[in-house]
Amino acid sequence: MRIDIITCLPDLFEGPLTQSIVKRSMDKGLVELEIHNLRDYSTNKHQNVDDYAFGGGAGMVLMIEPIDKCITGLKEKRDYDEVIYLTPDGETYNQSIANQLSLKENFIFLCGHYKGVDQRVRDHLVTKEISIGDYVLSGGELAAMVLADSLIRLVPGVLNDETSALSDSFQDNLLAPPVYTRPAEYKGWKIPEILTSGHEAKIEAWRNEQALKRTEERRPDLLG
Ligand code: 6GU
Repeated sequence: MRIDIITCLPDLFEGPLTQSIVKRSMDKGLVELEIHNLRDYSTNKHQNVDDYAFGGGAGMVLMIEPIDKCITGLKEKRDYDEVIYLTPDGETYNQSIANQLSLKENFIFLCGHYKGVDQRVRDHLVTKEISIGDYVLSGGELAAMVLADSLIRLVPGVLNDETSALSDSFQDNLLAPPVYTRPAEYKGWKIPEILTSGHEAKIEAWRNEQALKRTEERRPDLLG
């Protein structure tokens, strides 16, 4: 999987995506991730990437020219399966979309800012628009990181058996069951006895029951 992220705030990506699972996936050569500073594609001497909205109104709009220059340059090197614009008015992201997207190879993520991007970018360059929930962020950068993390962990070979994505919450539209580790008793708080019984089938049945119970209590909407 390859993800190219276009942003006017490249520094925000220093750190978060260079840790843990994401870092390991890049070290293993399973994932390539490159951050592109939109300012590097500016066409004027002040390195501007935004301008006032035609027709007036508050807020700046990201211009089409630097975005097109950046995307066109990337497309000369490889084909892209999706150009995803991160925006609060996009399709609300969920595990089902993550699963579908994870089967694709090459992505461009475009991070919105200010009052958004020139509509012609969305009409002619973007193939998919995604929001990560019904609240407003200052820009698409955090959303791009959420998307990158959720897709990278689904790339075959990134997770080992123990961290397998198959047992994640939401993967069967069920929340994950409770988990415990040593000590078996702490301050008188005991773990469920079944977990130390050694009876695999019963433990599996207990976990399924707990997952269902938790989903019914917290997210009945997932059960349809
Ligand atoms: Cl993708 N961008 C911004 N700016 N805010 C959001 C979002 C995206 N998703 C939820 N809120």
